[in-house]
Amino acid sequence: MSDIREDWAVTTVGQALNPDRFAGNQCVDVTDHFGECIFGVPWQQCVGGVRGAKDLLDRAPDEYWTRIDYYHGFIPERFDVLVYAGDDLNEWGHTAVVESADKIGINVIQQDGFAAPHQFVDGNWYSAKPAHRARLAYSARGTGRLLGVLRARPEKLRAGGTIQLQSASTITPITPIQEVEVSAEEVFNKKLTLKNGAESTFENQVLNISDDLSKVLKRQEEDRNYAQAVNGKLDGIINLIAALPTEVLRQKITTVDGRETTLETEVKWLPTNFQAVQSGGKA
Ligand SMILES: [Ca+2]
Repeated sequence: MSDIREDWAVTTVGQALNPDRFAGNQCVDVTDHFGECIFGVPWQQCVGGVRGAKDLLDRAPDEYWTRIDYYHGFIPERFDVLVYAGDDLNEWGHTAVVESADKIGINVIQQDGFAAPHQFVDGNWYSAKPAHRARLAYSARGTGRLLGVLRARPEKLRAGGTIQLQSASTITPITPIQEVEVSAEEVFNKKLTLKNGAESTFENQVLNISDDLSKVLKRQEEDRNYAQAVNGKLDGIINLIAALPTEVLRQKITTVDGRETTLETEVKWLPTNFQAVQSGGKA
């Protein structure tokens, strides 16, 4: 049976690893990705979230890893996960996956959160450099000293095969929107709760509105008839007044409340067609 870790090594270099979808391509992303691929569970489960790479030795669960603290003369094995302490240049520490090692240095697959090219994501500039090979010292400026390694428990390794997608298990599949056939009857019978809390159906509401509308239209028709009747009466009055001789129109009269006026003054409020009739009559 092939070793899933070998599959990981040959498929990973050159890929931008960012399973936490945060802060670009950090060194911890490599360890998270490595854990997901070789154990087949999300990195949150097999590695765990850390503030910085230096916390990985304490954070990574014993269920998946054997922790080996560095001691003088220790040489890591292929696929050990390195954990560095960091220093005054880099407070976060460093982590990488071992390809080979000797007593001088360690060849790794890593990402470098400080490396160019950079990308602006999550409100800051972070590395966009993909996973790459590098040679690290046991202690150096920038990484600090090697604190120890995490060695995968062989019984937890997945059988070799297709590499899992980054955090595939944490991605929610998009459910396509279903087109639903709805009959007119269903729509009309659908129960509605009105603003005032009353229960109704779409059909009832349509009928109510239709009823109200027919009342309004009926009232409008009545108003129109009434207006026609009023206009008819008005025309009668206008015609009557128009037929009066001018001296009658201008004769002084006293109203019931004692005011002196003339008929001509009193009918000035009448529509202009009366005035026209009057002047026409005079001409
Ligand atoms: Ca990341």
